[in-house]
Amino acid sequence: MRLVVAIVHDEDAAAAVDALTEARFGVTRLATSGGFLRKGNATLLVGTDASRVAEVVRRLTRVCRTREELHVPSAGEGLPSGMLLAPFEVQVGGATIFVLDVREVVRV
Ligand code: 2BA
Repeated sequence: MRLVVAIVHDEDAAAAVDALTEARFGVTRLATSGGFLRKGNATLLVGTDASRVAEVVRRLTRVCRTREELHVPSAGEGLPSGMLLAPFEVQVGGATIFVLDVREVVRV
């Protein structure tokens, strides 16, 4: 058994949940936010057999696209004082995916 933890863009989250549930994966969607951009994203938890992890990744790859985001740094971000806080483009990945071993699943 594996737990796939996938961090996806907010705008791709609904399509990602649909792409997984239509193939009968169990999915939990959490509202999260990235530490760098400090904007909302979504974290999907998918418990599945090890043999189906590749299918989860394939389905996420299909619906989660890479995009450029404009990041406007704020004064609280730890930059040296006096440094110009100029906006810059950041590439946000289609999905950041972690695959964890699951020792036990208990449903009560
Ligand atoms: P954020 O932390 O808001 O990061 C958004 C994007 O900003 C990242 O895209 C990356 O391109 C860039 N970025 C992040 N930290 C940076 C830094 N210190 N300097 C310059 N650029 C930086 P992704 O790598 O596609 O990550 C998208 C989201 O996935 C992240 O949002 C975060 O919520 C999550 N994530 C990424 N790597 C992670 C990790 N190792 N552990 C936990 N969550 C992670």
